[in-house]
Amino acid sequence: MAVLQIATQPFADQRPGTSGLRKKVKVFQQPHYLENFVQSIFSAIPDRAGQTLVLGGDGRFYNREAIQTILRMAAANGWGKVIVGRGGLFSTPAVSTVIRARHAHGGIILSASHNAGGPDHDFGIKYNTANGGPAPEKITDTIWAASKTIQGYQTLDSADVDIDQDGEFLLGDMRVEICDPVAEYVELMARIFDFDALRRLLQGPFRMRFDALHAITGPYAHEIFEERLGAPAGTVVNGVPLTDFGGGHPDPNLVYAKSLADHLFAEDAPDFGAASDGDGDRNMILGRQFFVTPSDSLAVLAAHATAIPAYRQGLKGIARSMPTSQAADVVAEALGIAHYETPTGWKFFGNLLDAGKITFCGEESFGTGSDHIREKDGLWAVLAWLSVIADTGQSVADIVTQHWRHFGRHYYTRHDYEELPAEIGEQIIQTIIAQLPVLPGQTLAGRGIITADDFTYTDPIDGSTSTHQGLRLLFADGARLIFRLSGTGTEGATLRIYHEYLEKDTQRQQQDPQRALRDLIRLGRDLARMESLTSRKAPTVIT
Ligand code: G16
Repeated sequence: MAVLQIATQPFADQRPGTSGLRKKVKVFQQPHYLENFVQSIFSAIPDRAGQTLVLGGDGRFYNREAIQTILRMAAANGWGKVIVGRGGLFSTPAVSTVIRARHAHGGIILSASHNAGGPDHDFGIKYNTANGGPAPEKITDTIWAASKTIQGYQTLDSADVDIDQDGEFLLGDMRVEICDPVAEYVELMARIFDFDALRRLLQGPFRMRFDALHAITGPYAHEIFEERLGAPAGTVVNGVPLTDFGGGHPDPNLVYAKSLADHLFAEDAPDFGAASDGDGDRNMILGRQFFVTPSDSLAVLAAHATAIPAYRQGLKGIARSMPTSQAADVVAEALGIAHYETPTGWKFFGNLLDAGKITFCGEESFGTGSDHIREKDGLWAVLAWLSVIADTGQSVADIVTQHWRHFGRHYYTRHDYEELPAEIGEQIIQTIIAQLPVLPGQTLAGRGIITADDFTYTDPIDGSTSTHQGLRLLFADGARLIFRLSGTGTEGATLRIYHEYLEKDTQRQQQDPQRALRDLIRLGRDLARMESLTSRKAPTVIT
């Protein structure tokens, strides 16, 4: 089969965001657009010859076409082997699992995560390195640089291959293995958790619902909960991956997973509910009439980690992203272990995990995970919660309220203003930056401000520095108000405002967070001049 050299020209908008390149499907469908970015990835991996690549996606619209394009280009670019999930499917945690288990050189994941799918919605592509984690900034910067100067790409003159049957074949000189996307991941879960204890829980009176939102976790959840753990058929709902996620938004939060939330807040609600996102790395945890914030989820799991066989020896340390509440720090201090604060983006946990500094990490954006892989892992978080429930014999609500009584409650809420005009988003950030120098020393929202800055992170392992990672107001009582622009949207700008304070008084731990945080919420809107710069009276999404 002949290798074709195709001439092309750079696209100016191929800068990877928080997690790879995300664009409208129609942008990816332009001639050469996908190919340019894939060639830019390959150019950033000069030692790829003869190496193994893992390839799969969340099944969204354009997934299958992209798989064929990438296979041809991988063969023409000297890769030795590509492992593809059957049907072109792999969850993000499964790709991380397979990269590590098979000692692959890297992986390509096709997903726009929690963004909607279909011909008029989003597609995405991200590269993971040999540790199984998202490429660090030095690699994504190299990819971006290559995309700005690209003149041509290499592909193979070959027909589409069959990606729906397990087996191995040659494409040019490259081996292609089509494998079960579920099996290796499920085996890893069975090694981490006590499946016998979970089987006893799920076969008893305990009732749960897992909503896969018609995204990638359906087949994984069926296998784990219904086949291996014996939960009744129907425990997993919306379990068939669809190219448009059934028209929904595969984002596990109270707004986009509303039907699950309604089910868990109904009269005859089950004991436990959970959902995951498009590519399976996020999770939302619900108890009966109870929502667990992702920040609390990380803290509670850390406090109960020794209930899970793989973590019986205790945790080495815990990391959280900067906007995530400080609840996990309090647990780490109580356990006498280190805690770290990184910028938003799972890639920043990679060095800490590889160096053995941390065992658990998590983000307010519905991401929780451990050192078992190098991605956040939605189903891992669900199994971890089920393990804590099995161990304590308590309800989700009792586990969390008891945690608050012991460690204090970090009231927390994030307000998102989605799809603002890009220039307005930037104007809001500049408006706040202009106020930073005069804020320390002032008393606002009834609290003294001690620090107001633009967060810079220095990686403790490799010393690399990441600037402009979010604007922070730190108050004397430990409260925080944080502003940043999302790095994952595809339409205009999304402003995120994060609010937090610690309530140690057990008599005051049962308030509605929107009420408990109302002064900080008002201050955030005022500092951002929301009324005058936008016509928005309220956030698009509150989590
Ligand atoms: C990605 C990253 C996460 C990050 C999240 C939100 O998640 O992997 O680390 O917290 O985006 O980022 P932003 O606030 O910039 O939109 P996912 O699930 O979209 O891959």
